Amino acid sequence: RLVSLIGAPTDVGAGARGVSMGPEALRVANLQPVLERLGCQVLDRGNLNGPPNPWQAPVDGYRHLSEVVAWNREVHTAVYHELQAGRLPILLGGDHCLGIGSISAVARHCREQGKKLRVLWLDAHADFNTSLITPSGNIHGMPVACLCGHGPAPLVELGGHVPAIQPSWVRQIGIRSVDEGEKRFVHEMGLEVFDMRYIDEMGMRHTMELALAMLDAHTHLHVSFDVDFLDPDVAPGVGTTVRGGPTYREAQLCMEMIADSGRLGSLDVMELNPALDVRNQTAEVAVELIASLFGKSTLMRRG
Ligand code: DIR
Ligand code: MN
Ligand code: MN
Ligand code: MN
Repeated sequence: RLVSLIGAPTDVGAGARGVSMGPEALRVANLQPVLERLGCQVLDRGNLNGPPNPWQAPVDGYRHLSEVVAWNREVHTAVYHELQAGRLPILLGGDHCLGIGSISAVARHCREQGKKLRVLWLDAHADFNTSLITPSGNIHGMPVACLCGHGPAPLVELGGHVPAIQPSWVRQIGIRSVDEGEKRFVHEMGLEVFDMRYIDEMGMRHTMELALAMLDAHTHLHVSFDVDFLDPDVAPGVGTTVRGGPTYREAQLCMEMIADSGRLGSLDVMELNPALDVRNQTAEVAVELIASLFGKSTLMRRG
């Protein structure tokens, strides 16, 4: 498998500084050699460039909108380029606002190739806020809404097709923190959310069977992995920890089942914050989980 690493070292969409160091922490945790040992041919494309974080208050419900747009344009172009070259892009964030650039590029690629797109959104948060309902103005809380057509024009129109994706293409997993207005909007738009209560009651296995149901040979599976998906006990290095997330083993099963689907076509690894981490432990856990996502398993498996 041909894989490209794309670093996007910015925290312009976040409410805490530090995820701009995420790409380097993942490299230090040996992401490239780990993927190579699993049989991938990996090109590290280095880091994208964009405006610095001006660290200003939100304006009209958005913090740093013009900087967020600039970074997402870079991400869109880079991810689209790798897909067109037949490579599997791994976006190393950076904050989750960059999912707009990444997934709009994947959606554009799928539209042109006549493929079906399915997005798995692994996160503690639904990231479905808009400027009218956001409690923070941080755009990393808005990417799913933007992709579904609800957001500022320059972000909503990034991929040239509005909306970039349909809510019905998305499965959210691990959710346990949704803001009041956001809750209503998620319900209104009919997003399919496997929240932590669902995972508690039904188990990760059943959850993933449903989340991965009805994929076929023409389906491109995009995984957008916000590291705060994981329980803070295993992943303290994120800006917005929320207790009660998947354990290490639950997360690993989630990744293993995605790998077994054979449909993984692109990946975002977002919101890793080395400034809040403990000796790079969270980056190491993320890399181990990415290994599972790329087919690492304990034994040879049949069928
Ligand atoms: C919160 C936090 N829902 C907000 N969001 C995220 O500010 O919109 N934290 N995504 O990682
Ligand atoms: Mn393709
Ligand atoms: Mn999150
Ligand atoms: Mn997120």
